This record gives sequence, structure tokens and C-alpha cells, in this order.
Amino acid sequence: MTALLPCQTVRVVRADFPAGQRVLILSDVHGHDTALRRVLRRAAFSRADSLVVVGDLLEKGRESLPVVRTLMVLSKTHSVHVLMGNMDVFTLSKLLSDDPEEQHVLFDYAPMMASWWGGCLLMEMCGELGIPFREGMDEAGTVREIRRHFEEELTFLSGLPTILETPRMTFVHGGLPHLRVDELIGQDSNPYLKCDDFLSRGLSFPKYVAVGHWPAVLYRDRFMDMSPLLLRDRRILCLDGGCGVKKSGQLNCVIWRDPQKDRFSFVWEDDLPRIRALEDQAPSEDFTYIRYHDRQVEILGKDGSGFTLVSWHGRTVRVPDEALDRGHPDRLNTDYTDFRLPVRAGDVMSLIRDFGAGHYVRKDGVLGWYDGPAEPADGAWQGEEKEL
Ligand SMILES: [Mn+2]
Repeated sequence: MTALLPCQTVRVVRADFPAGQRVLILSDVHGHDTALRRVLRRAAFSRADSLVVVGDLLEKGRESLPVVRTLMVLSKTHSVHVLMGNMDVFTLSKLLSDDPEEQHVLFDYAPMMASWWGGCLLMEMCGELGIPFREGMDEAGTVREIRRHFEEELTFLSGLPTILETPRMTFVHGGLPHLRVDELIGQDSNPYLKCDDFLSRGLSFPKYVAVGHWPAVLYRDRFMDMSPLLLRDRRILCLDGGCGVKKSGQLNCVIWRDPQKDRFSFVWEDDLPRIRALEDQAPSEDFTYIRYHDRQVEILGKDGSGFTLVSWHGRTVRVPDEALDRGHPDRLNTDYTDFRLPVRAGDVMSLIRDFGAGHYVRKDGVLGWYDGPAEPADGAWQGEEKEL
């Protein structure tokens, strides 16, 4: 086993936010610079505030480099704390490794990343350097060029700590087994970054722990709600709105109104088109939410209009054909809901997909359908700062 690079080990920093200051908290930007800039504007981020970015700046989007640069620039003029995420370590450790096999992993992944998410940091860097990305390219030479040209960005990324400890809240991308963070210093950081399904460990803490990594929607079972999840009894704040990981995701920004008090609100943004509803719609009373970890279905038949009827736990659900997993015809490739949202004429929604017969949208963080007529409303925002 090769030795860990410093960026792969646990590093802890400490800060103390002044009373009365707002602290903006977000995570999992995942190469979505447009959404990042929008959400900071939405939250009216200023020099009077602090910003904590709880990891995963990179990948699963087309704007990884711009995200890094936005945060580098902001860090010079504003109070900004950026932490490492598992995807950041993944990419960075490959670019900083001198082992050709390690480097190759990144080149090998790139086409897959591009087909799923439209790009990746490596391809963005090659693009900026004018190096055509193709199979059989000089990988070691490309990595050398990247390290030379992007030294500032790579230095910024390599310096990101794992854990930010403050008197009333501890921040980490994935999760922590306890708050004695000094005991973790120097360990492999991966278990605390890629800490899947953190809430299922049943932990609670004497002070707040803010985490990203696992989309909060995955902890919910009735509505596909992308809003942050605050568990006051266990003192855990789950930030991740699924930005990047899901096309339907949003970038949440939690606003800690005062670091002396437990008052939290949030705003969100995304880079999806927006539509405005022209008619009211009553919510469906009976609906299904097929969760990602339980997405086995039985195909009953196509309905001919781009939808398929499936059976899921004895319920018949109409799903878009494109939600069927091509490799595994008896399961969905995504989580899905047939919930018809409560809508008032004039409501603005983020459009995930227009199916002609209906719009699959997100409104107030919640995914569902709006079947009525709509008009384009790009730039409009329905939401308001909401209490958590
Ligand atoms: Mn992550």
C-alpha cells in the first residue's frame, strides 16, 4: 500500500464565529458554479457573514474549475472556510500521485464522468490547456502540465482541512463517530468524508454536527424533499440537496442566524430552467415515492405515450420509460415519485423534465408533477428564506 498523501489525512482547523454574525453553510457544490453564485446572491452573502463550504466542490458537474476559483477569490476578501469532500480527495490524490496507475484511474474515469455529468475536472483542465482528451494520450506528461499550470488551484485544494471545529458546531463532509476530533488527526480521512447514510448510525451529539455527502432526500420516505434536514434532538444538520448527484437536486444554503443561538433558515438555488404555473392544481392524496435503495419493480406494460406501468410493493405506478434501468429492466435507474404537487397559478417551479403531458418539477424543495399549462420564467424564484 502506498503512503497517504497529506490531503488524504484528517486535518482539523478551529474557528469562533462572532455573536450576531450570520454563518452560511453549504456543501456538495459538485461543479455547479452557476448555482453556487446564485445561492450566495440569494442569501445576500456579504463581508459581514461567514461562509462554510462542507466539501465536494468537484465533479458531477461541468464547472469544477470555476467553483474552485470562485471560492479562492472569495476567500481573499470574505470569511470563508472550505472543507475537503471525498470527491475532492479522489480527484486531487490522483493528480498529485506520481504513480502512473493512480493517475490512470482518473483518465479511465473521465469518459464515464463526461457521459453522466457532461465533464470532469481533468477534462476541464485539459480543455483549458488545449490538450485534446483521447485514449492513449500521454497521461504522465498531461499530469505534469496540469500541475504546472494549475499550481494555485491544486495548492488551494490540497490545503483544505477535513474538520472545522467551532464552539457550537462541528463541520465535516461525511460524518464523525464522536466529537473528540483530535484523536482523528493524521488518520485516513476517507471514513469521515465518504460516510454513507450517516444518520443510520443512530448517533447523537452534545453540539451540532453539520454534514453533506448524503442527499437529505434519501432520509425521507413520504415526499421527495431536497430541503436540508435538521435533527434538533440528535444535533445533526444534513445539508446536501443532491446538487449534481441528481438532475433534480438543488444547492441548499443553510443560514445560521446567530452562532450563539440555534436559529436556522435556508435558501436554495439550481441551474435548471424555471416555469410559472398558469392554473391551480390540487395535490394528489394517494401517491408513491419509489426510493433509490428500494427501486425493484415489476413491469406491467407500456402505455404507449412514453410511460410504463410498473408494480412496486403491490402498488401500480406510472413511470417515464426513461426511468427504467436499461441494464436491469426490473428496476428504476432513479428514485421517483408520481406525486402531484399542490400548485397555485403564478407559482414558480424548477423544471426537471417537460413530458408534454406533464411537467416533472421541483417546488419548495419537493419533487412532483404539475399537469397544467405553464410559461417560461427563467430567473424567477418562488422560494423565500424558510425556517428550519
Ligand atoms: Mn460526497
